[in-house]
Amino acid sequence: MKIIGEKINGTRKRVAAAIAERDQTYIQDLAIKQSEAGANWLDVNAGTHPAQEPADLTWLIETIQAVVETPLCLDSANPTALQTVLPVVKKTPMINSISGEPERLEKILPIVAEHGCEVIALAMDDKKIPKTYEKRIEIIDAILAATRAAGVADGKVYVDPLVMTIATENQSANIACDTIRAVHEKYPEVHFTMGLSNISFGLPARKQINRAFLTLAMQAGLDSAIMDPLDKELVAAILTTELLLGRDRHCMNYVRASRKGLFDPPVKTG
Ligand code: THG
Repeated sequence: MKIIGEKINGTRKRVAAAIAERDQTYIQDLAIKQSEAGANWLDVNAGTHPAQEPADLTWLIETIQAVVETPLCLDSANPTALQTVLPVVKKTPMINSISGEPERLEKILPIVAEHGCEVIALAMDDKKIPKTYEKRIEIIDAILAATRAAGVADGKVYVDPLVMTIATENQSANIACDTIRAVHEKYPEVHFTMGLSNISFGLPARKQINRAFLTLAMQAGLDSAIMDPLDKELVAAILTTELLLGRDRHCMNYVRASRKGLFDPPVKTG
């Protein structure tokens, strides 16, 4: 299971303030903590100000690269912003994301192919996010035809079934898992990822929901997630689920994590 650290996201209030104030220390602390916790990529999202996005994203990237070597996952739907920042990115980044929208495919796919990037493909087009998994598969078919035509190998593509909150869409987790199963069946080389915490927006005790959903989605074939690597119990759930799914030969990762104290309860004070 590959972890994409979610924390450097300008839609989070504290991060938006750090971007506005050019507070390097706050961003660098998030980068270091997530990398030390085992993040394989750091998602970098500059927030929702299109005019400022290229400048803000450039600042974020340079700030992060000054302290960690972890590859970045550039979280932007804006081809211009992506083109602007690529020259400052040191390690080949993951691009988050393309979708069935023709403009995004036309403008972002050449960048992905040229730089050999991994790329997240959202199961949506320019109309809307489809409710049924059948419609999502149709869109994924069209996107994979386009990535293959551009010379991008299926193994570089991470399909994102698009997770809606279970608070307003009762079948959200089921639709995501069904989409993963169906795409995996049809395209065995393709990887999967999702914005895990999306599932719990608007509900109490979110970590509880995130953890259980991760386990279900891994059973369906999820092999990566945009998630909080600092949630120790979530990381413990990954290791335990991998063990149970037969993805941990000789139980080595599980035993090693146990020796390192990952499963120990926190020390109670007072
Ligand atoms: N798919 C893709 N990219 C994405 C998303 C997706 N990028 C953005 C988002 N969705 C994934 N990132 C986040 C980041 C933070 C949160 C949710 C999704 C979030 N954080 C809470 C907070 O900031 O307070 C804490 C969550 C918690 O308690 O664990 O909600 O779907 N391709």
